[in-house]
Amino acid sequence: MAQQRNMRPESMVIHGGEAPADPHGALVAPLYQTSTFVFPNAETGGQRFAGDADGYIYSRLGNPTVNLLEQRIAALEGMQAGAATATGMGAVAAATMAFLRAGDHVIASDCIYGCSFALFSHLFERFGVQVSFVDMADEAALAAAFQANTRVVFVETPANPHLRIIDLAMVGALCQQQPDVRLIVDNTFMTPLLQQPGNFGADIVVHSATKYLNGHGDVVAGLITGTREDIQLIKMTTLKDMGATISPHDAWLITRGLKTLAIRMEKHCATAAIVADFLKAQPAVEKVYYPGFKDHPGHHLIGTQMRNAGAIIAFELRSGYQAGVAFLNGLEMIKIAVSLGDAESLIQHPASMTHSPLTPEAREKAGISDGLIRLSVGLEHVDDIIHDLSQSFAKAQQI
Ligand code: 7XF
Repeated sequence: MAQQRNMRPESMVIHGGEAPADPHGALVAPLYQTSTFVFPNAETGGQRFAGDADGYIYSRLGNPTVNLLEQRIAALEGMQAGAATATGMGAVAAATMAFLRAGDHVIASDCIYGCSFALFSHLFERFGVQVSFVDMADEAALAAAFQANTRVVFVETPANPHLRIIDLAMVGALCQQQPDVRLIVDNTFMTPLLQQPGNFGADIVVHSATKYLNGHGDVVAGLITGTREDIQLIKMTTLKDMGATISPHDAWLITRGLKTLAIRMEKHCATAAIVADFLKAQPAVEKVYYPGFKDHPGHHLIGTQMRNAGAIIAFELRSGYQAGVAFLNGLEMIKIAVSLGDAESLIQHPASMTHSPLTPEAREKAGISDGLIRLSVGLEHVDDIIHDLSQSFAKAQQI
């Protein structure tokens, strides 16, 4: 493992973590598609349950295929340990709820993925947890939001859907002044190859592995990384007892997808930079949100917090929602679909799709207009992506 810590991320996506020993010497770590594990005798079974003997028990509690993925993501994030979950929301819920009880307070960024917002604003309230949604670009507002009972600070950066960037070092420093607060960062849009929130004070990093980490649009899953103690706590409470653990087959697919993460991210990002320039030059486009632009408010953090601007672009059309509908419907190669980070370029309308769980007021506060469109730039040739966007702009103009 010490040797692995020195590996470059491009190698770690392939070799990170310890693959389970295989008697046949298979190159690819085997898929342990099993619900349960046979104990050599009754005493060992009891000892494993008591934590007095190593060894697997049951796949909700641990599985070698899952364990390899957990080690690999932990190595990539530079964290001590990892936990894999059935969905990204499973990761967000298990990671936050492990540290909360009735009477506690959460500070969340006011622009986060719709279902994270729904979990915090609707469900937490029912269990007596109070949540303040704060514009975390505003340091004074964040500093003022802390209460004696604040236990979790939750940040998504770049934010879904319009790439608002939050200064993690600033948030991390404020959290460190508070006793007993966990800073939890959703790193889905960047992946550990472009941003490692642990370097800026994040205690826990969560992912929707459905996106870039798997990268092939065929799995829904999540990942959590943190200290050994915190991950053990999550595994033994919110994961074990609420049960959003990943299937071994999905873990195996993500471990396969991860091997190409470095080259995929490079390509995604390079294509996105060209597509962002193209969109900016379109007369029909009012505004483009892309951190790679020098006038983006988070641009100065590229090179320190982030290694690249990423490959999600949001934009507003001058003529609003109706023009947006015509533009989306006119696309031929780019698919109208939620999710992101796949080989296919995907386009969607946040106000009616990913961020529909937010109230109109919450969307307005978060800066998500009805005319906003989000594009996940895929791995197709840039000429084909631009050709498709161009022909749809031309068609939409005629309406
Ligand atoms: O449970 P999921 O694997 O879908 O992950 C939830 C999730 C958590 N964090 C972020 C930053 C996310 O973007 C997501 C899922 N977002 C998809 C999207 O924005 O397209 C969900 C489609 S409704």
